[in-house]
Amino acid sequence: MSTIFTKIINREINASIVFEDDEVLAFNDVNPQAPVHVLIIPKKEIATLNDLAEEDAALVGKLHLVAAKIAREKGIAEDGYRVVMNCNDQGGQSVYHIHLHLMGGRQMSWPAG
Ligand code: D5M
Repeated sequence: MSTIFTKIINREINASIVFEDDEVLAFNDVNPQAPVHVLIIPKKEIATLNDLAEEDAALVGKLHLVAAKIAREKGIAEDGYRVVMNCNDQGGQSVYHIHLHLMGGRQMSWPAG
């Protein structure tokens, strides 16, 4: 089932886009939890981490490569940052189209809440 992120991919609603290619889109989180908070998503609709197939392995790897590239561009690579993907209700997932959160620009705490 499509989510609001498909509407962003299709430019049906606005987002602050920071990276795009044929497979991946990245945009600023509308409710940032850190000075840098970017969501990196595949254009392919995959609801949760549980729904990944073997054929998606390279695509998920690419999400991480894009995250690292954006971190470098935003100047947070050296100090450090966090990438996280929430899965289902107890994992804190609210949009059912997989997305990697890239957060940085402040000290992260651990364990995550
Ligand atoms: O994270 C879902 C994230 O998606 C959450 O941090 C807010 C963000 N979000 C929701 N709608 C939008 C729009 N329209 N633009 C940008 N960011 C958005 P989760 O891990 O599923 O809880």
